[in-house]
Amino acid sequence: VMVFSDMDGTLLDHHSYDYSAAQAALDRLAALNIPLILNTSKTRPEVLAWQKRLGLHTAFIVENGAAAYLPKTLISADELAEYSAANKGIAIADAEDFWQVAMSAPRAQIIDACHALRERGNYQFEGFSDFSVAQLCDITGLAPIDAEQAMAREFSEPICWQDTDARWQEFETEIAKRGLHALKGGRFTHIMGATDKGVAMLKLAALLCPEQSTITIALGDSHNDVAMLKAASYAVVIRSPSHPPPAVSDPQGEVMLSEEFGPAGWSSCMQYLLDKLESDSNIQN
Ligand code: 2M8
Ligand code: MG
Ligand code: MG
Repeated sequence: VMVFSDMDGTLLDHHSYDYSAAQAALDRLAALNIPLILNTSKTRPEVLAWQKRLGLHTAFIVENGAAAYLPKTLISADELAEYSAANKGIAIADAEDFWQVAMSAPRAQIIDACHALRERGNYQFEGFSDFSVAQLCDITGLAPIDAEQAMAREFSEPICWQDTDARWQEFETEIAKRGLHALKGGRFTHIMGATDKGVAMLKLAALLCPEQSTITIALGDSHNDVAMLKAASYAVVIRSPSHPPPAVSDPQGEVMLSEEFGPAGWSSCMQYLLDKLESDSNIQN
């Protein structure tokens, strides 16, 4: 069993970024040795800071599926080299205690494309590359040090669209011609390469458990989580105080919707699924 979880609005409260309501379920996962893989819009420095707070030592996925980071203790350079040779569009790099497995174009390329389009078409939007740290703190409620980490992006550009819906359709068509697409998070629209949280989840599961078919549990609250929710054995849609739950059509597995918002919903659904997996003898206590 592997758990893949979104952070903002899912494991973390949408407004306060607090996760204490999920603590009991987090402890149970740890006691069962079930890896919790954070699969988030957040950047590498943000996730590293959260891994510390949460006491996690697992692999993780950043920027909506743009890259996975695998602890070097988990997989050898040779195994990874073999994997990347067999899988096109994947680049392996050394990132201190981790291997970086990149599945996306670099951010500079994405920003260049967005800004060239903005100049040409006079589209009204602002993105992280236009914001100051103070502005991002205002929009997100993050502390300055956390906002700085959120701005240290490697593979994507979150924007606030300020133009009409019709102009958005136009913009989306233009970025698609450049191999890019957009995913909506809780607050921002993330412009990124040809990947998503679902693609990254499946690649990471295949890398870490190549032989057996793993049971995957995925939890998320927004549009950018749908691909991951669709691909999981058990999908948990977490209710949000700020937007309606996203639709998960044609799921591979079972889908449930939490009663409560954010971490409280995360906790109840996780306890329910662990009870179920235990009684089906998929996990042993
Ligand atoms: C952004 O991500 C959230 C996720 O749903 C959003 O789009 O609202 C990212 O910039 C992330 O790096 C940051 O931590 C988060 C803060 O709310 O916002
Ligand atoms: Mg979210
Ligand atoms: Mg997210």
